[in-house]
Amino acid sequence: MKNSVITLGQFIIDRQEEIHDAKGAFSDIFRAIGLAAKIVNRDVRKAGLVDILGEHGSTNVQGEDVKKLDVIANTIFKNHIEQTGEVCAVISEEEDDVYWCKDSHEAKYILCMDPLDGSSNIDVNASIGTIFSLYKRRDMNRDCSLDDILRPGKEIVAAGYVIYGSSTMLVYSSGNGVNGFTLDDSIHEFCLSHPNIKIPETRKIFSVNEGNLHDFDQKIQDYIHKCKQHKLSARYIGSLIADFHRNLLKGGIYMYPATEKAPNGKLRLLYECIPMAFLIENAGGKATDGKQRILDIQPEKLHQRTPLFVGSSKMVDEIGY
Ligand code: AHM
Ligand code: MG
Repeated sequence: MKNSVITLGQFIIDRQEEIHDAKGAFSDIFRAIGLAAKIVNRDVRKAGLVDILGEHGSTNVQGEDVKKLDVIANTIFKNHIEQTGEVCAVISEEEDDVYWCKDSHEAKYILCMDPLDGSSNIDVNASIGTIFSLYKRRDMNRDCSLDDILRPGKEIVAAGYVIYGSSTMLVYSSGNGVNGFTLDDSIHEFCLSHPNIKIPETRKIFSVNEGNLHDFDQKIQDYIHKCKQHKLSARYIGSLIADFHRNLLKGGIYMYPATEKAPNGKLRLLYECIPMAFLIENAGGKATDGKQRILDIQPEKLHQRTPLFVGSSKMVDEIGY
């Protein structure tokens, strides 16, 4: 029927049969993510009023401490996820260690997240985002441990991001295509707006912090030179979700290679690179660290970093392994 909308909640319920053993747990987790995203969205929209509400670290007019938005986003997502009772552990960019959820012995899932990536862009009103992925516990007969968490990305069951941009979108995949939902402010619902997203194979855009060019391997420098020879468009906001989202829809490559300052790259494997790699592969693209597929890397530490090359398959192939 024309003029009818499919909400994120309805979409997940319709699809969860496809996810082995997920049943209600999946819709509970996504309901929590969707709600937390709406709350963070409201706070992000208020961020420009910081002069009125008070600087971070200061006391506002009501006499309350003003917290940084990424700390607030972390608490909002963590609390809503914990309340579902379906997640036993949360790994977050904002937490040094694993956060073990209370009363979660029966919980089957593990959530990795960057609650507010690119938060240095808040002050200049550029798009920022939340990134997340879900692992399923290996064995319910023993307590959840690091062994259930430090696993290659090919074992995740779902991943997605929320982009707080000129509109707010939630994009996710549970391994069967990538779908995008735009927040309709008038009905406070994420509505299916970008079904079955496929990244174009063609070369259009390259995204990299060229200020670091002379730090990159010769192979990467040569590739960037080639992009320019072919007159590709250079686009780099410095906010992973914003750069990734644009390239996903238009075709292109995002690169964060190793540099002198960051010999293992800057981006974090578990909650930045793996979710993006899972999404791009489900959209027909590729993601590597320059040597191997991101989803094949065995993580050794929670906050491990890796170089990242992600985007249209032919472009990522040109970087080679
Ligand atoms: P953050 O997790 O501290 O926000 O850093 C990650 C961000 C990404 O969003 C972005 O792609 C990258 O850092 C930009 O880094 P640079 O400013 O070095 O180009
Ligand atoms: Mg980050």
